Amino acid sequence: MKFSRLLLFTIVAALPGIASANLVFNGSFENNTATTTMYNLTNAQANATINDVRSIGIPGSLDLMQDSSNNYGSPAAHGQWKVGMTDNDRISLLMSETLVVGHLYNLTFFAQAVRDFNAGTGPIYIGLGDINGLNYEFYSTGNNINSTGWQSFSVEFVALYAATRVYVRSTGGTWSHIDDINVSNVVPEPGTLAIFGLAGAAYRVCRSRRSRR
Ligand SMILES: [Ca+2]
Ligand SMILES: [Ca+2]
Repeated sequence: MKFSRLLLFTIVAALPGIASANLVFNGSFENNTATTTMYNLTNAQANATINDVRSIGIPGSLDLMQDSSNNYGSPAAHGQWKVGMTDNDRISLLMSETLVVGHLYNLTFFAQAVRDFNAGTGPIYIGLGDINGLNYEFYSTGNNINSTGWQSFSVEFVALYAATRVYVRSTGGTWSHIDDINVSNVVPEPGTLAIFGLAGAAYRVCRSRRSRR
């Protein structure tokens, strides 16, 4: 492979990593001060324990579960911690940048319904907002979350609000586990566009060298 073509290949291969950085600081709940599984955290306890996550459910009963202690269901989908949500638990997760109105983003997360107690087959709602509260919800899992293991959910959405936080809300009387909440840009950043330009230039160099022969 010629050097210029190899350069082009390397640049293009590197692009998805640049475009898919997770904007959610602690979407996997690994960044916390707990030493073992903690059930039915009040909002104040959850906020003091899980970094960059704010619990605002009424009444708050968030569960923070570690694989090595009694955690029910499947182990964490990512890392060794996950959260359990019941009834009207609601959390908001801080993002590293404010979403740009009109831009396209991708949301992914994992959920499982747990058969012990009442299986939380859904729905779980996802929304956008800021520190003051939820602005709007844009996604629902429906009532079909797996009770046999983790199920991955993925949706693209246009930000209708300059959100700093992504919200997760569970509903009535059931118990679901959540992990690995990821929000990423779909529209290339200016830096990525510059790399596209560089790739295009490399391609043109390839072509002009070939045509001169
Ligand atoms: Ca995790
Ligand atoms: Ca609970």
